Amino acid sequence: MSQLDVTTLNQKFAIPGQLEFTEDESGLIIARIANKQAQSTISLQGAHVMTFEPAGEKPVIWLSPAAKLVRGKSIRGGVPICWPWFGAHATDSTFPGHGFARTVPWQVVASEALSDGSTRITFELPQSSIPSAQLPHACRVRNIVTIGKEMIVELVTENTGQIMFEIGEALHTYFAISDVDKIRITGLEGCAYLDKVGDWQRKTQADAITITAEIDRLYVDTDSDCLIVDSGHKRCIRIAKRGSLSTVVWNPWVEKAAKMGDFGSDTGYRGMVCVESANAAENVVKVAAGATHSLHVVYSIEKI
Ligand code: TA6
Repeated sequence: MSQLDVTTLNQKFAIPGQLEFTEDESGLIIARIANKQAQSTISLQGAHVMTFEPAGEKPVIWLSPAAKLVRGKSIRGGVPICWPWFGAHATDSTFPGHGFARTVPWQVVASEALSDGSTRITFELPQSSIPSAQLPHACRVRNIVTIGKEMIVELVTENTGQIMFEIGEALHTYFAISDVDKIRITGLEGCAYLDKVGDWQRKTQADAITITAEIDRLYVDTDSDCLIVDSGHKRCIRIAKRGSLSTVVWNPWVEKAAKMGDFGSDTGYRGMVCVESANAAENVVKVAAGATHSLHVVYSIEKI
């Protein structure tokens, strides 16, 4: 399945007044959604939601001001898809961190104007984009994005082969916040987590999470909603997930953000936090032959 060009994509999948495709100066193709309820941009590379802004609301998703669209490189911000593993590969350090899905071309296979006024677009990872050395299994992978008052992202993995395979995954979502010292994250109280900043020690979350330094925690065995309570923006962002038993909370803080070099200004890290709906560590997913696994997340805003 070769990559469709922007003209063909618009002929096949554009929705007048809601969805069109454009080519960025990097040569990468962007899906641009603008309906009565929200606006969003999605790179076909990685089926990577870059922006989501409900009508009359501040942006919900953070995209680094220094984010660049470069073929084969991940984009800093948005909703990167970590698949078919999360973090470093279990056995081969030459394989890309967080898997290959976010840096390879995906295809558009469907678009739909829904009756509630939202717009749905379905991306599929073509077999030609899957490096067989990194995933020697037959599968069909789709990312289904619905843009309306809420954003719904559903990552669907179908095992079309004859043997079970295991995947790690995450919707590595970056959220736009007023300031890191004006938020707290609820929903993970009492949960066990692996603390990457603390040499992966296993700990338990007592209360709501507040952030005053680098934080990089993989919470396990939790299917709870999370809320980012933002007193600065007088809103909560609700992250309501299904098919996910891990949640990652990450903010690089000043030194790591500076080292990464693509957070924009040296205070760029203050305007974002990642709350990632995942399946990682002991929560990796076994997909039986012929079975389908879905990681489904609804992102919504609540005023406070
Ligand atoms: O999800 C948190 C994390 O694993 C951090 O440890 C950091 O590596 C972050 O992802 C960003 O990774 P990236 O490969 O996108 O720079």
